[in-house]
Amino acid sequence: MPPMDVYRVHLNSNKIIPLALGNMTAMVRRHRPDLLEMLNFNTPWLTERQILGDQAFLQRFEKPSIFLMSDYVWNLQAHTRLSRALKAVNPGHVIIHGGPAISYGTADFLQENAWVDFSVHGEGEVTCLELLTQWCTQRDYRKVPGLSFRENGQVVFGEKRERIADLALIPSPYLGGDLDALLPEFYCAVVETNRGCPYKCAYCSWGFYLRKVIKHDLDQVFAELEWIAAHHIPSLWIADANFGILERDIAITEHLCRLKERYGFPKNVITNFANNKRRSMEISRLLIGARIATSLGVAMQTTDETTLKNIRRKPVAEDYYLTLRDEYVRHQLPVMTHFIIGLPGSTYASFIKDIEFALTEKMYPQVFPAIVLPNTAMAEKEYRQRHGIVTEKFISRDYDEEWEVVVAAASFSREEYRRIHLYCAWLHFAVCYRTLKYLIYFAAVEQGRTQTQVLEDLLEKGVAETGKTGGAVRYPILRNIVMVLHAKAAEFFDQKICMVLRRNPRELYLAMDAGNEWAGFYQELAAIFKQDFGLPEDLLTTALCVQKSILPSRHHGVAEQLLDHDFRSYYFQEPRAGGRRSLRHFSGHMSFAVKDPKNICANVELVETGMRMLLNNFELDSPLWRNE
Ligand code: B12
Ligand code: SF4
Repeated sequence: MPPMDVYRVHLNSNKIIPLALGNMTAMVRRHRPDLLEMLNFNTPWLTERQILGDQAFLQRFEKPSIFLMSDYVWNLQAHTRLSRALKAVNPGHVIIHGGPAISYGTADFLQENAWVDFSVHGEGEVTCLELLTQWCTQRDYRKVPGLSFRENGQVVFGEKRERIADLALIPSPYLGGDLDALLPEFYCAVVETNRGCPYKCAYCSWGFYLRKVIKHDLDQVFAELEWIAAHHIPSLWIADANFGILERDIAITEHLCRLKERYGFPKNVITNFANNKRRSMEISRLLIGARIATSLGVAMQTTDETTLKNIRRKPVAEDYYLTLRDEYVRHQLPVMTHFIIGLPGSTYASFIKDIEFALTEKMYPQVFPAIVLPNTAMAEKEYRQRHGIVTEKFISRDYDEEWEVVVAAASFSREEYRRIHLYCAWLHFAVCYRTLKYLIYFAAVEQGRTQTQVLEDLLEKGVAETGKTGGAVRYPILRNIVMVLHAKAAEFFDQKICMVLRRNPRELYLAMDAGNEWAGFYQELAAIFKQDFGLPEDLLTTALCVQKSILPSRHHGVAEQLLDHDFRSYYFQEPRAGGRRSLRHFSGHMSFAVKDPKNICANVELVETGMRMLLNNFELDSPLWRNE
């Protein structure tokens, strides 16, 4: 009998290596090469979402085959639709679903999806190997822990699978050539150096299931990294929950830096740092020195004590993030603070406090809506009841998936959540897209207010304008901005469409740039700052000049200007007891040269929607920002 084709499925719009499926393949090659006489893995990977609607393509799978579906929040619905369609093409197909989107503790997925033959719960490498072995041999699936299967029309939820104690069992799919077919297109490799997380955040599945941190073999990690560098893969995602939790992570980083020097790759490394100041600092310094750190993401989630307690998360120590932040800011690399909105315990006021904290510390807020994921404490009935969590099903626009989004809790109403959303969109437009970044800093310092108050004031002015018509409208551009952001927020709430929050301001920015609206926009701002905020004209002239010139736009060129104040020292000044000093204290000419080394002005619409790319690129090179 010819071997049965095995297809690996990970539909994803991001071209990021689907490591889990690579591992499953490598396990068979290493531990049961005999199965390769019955199983053919030399098949194309299924990674393009478009195949879902392509009936002609699906009809090609007429021969009974095995499908390994790797399910995450970004593809669960798509995978479920796909496996159903495939089973309809040939009921002889064997459909296997696994991944973090499948519940670890119940067989619900199999109960709900009659066409699925097997679901794998939790860590998959050994379970999948044993399942394929059974399929090729005795077909006694009761012998396979961590598996749900069908028997005499009934769903059987198998025994619990223990964690893999020795990860050396898992060979590298990179080194074994199992991922070669993806290489030309996939720009980001994923490497695990250890697996597990000792913490137990309520919204995350790791703390619920993978507590113990287990190491991968160091020599294998080194060899994998070398393979990735030698194959010129530009980006690397270190998948560890807390990189830097182990002393050896420094050696791993040193190795990466040597590889960068030798091969010029990877150009960019992304990871979650452990809450260990010394090691995270050392790793950061090494990566920055080798020019492979492009940004820092601090997983703050919130600074609110009640919320942190509710989500069972330890606060990130001030000393830790400030030290790290300083290192990145010194090298003019963006620092992002991740926040989750909609967590139990949070309010509009606590959200504003979080944002103020990020802005004061010169970190960019990156905001995510709270989604209830399977295998988390937040998904449990008792937890939801205790915190009055209300969720609704939303369509995720970016992934065409259905997500359970938290829309209210005991601490905040739907209305409050809606207000947070609008503010969030405005914040992204003003700060992440840099349209008001320096102006709000300026207004806050000069008026002794917080930056969030300035932002709130401006937003309120825009909201007030939306109620006016005809000649009563004083700020038509601001009015339009607020109307667009309002409409987007309404899309979220009324049509239940969940989207990456930074995307809406992007469309707005591009539309404004296409219409060359910047001069008019800053004229309106100048009027508000002068007339309503009472800011002195000479200082405002400097702040406006800085603000306007750093903005990427196809309508203005780069130039060198002479400012009447040293805006750089003003912007980077340390706060004193009485607050930051006025720009007036920084009189004296300053040459302010703006450059566009990446030619962003001519290509604004091409700027990536990804947060890191956005933050790195969406401000022109100047004494305030490096963009080379
Ligand atoms: C890299 C990564 C990404 C990449 C994409 C990865 C890719 N290949 O396409 C990017 C950056 C795009 C990403 C984005 C997001 N991510 Co992410 N990401 C990860 C990360 C760090 C690594 C994933 C990985 O490859 N791990 C290594 C593999 C080997 O392990 P694994 O994925 O756990 O798979 C094991 C099992 O699940 C199972 N398995 C998996 N597939 C299959 C298939 C079969 C057939 C079988 C049998 C078994 C099986 O076996 C594997 C080995 O034991 C994980 C955290 C982590 N360390 O795992 C989060 C994680 C996957 N992400 C998560 C989330 C929530 C997100 C976001 C929604 C975050 C957000 N708030 O926006 C976004 C997605 C959408 C968005 N809004 O942008 C969650 C997913 C939870 C879930 N239920 O799906 C995770 C688990 C983080 C967490 N701790 O909660 N992410
Ligand atoms: S959110 Fe991060 S720190 Fe918290 S349990 Fe998950 S992986 Fe661990």
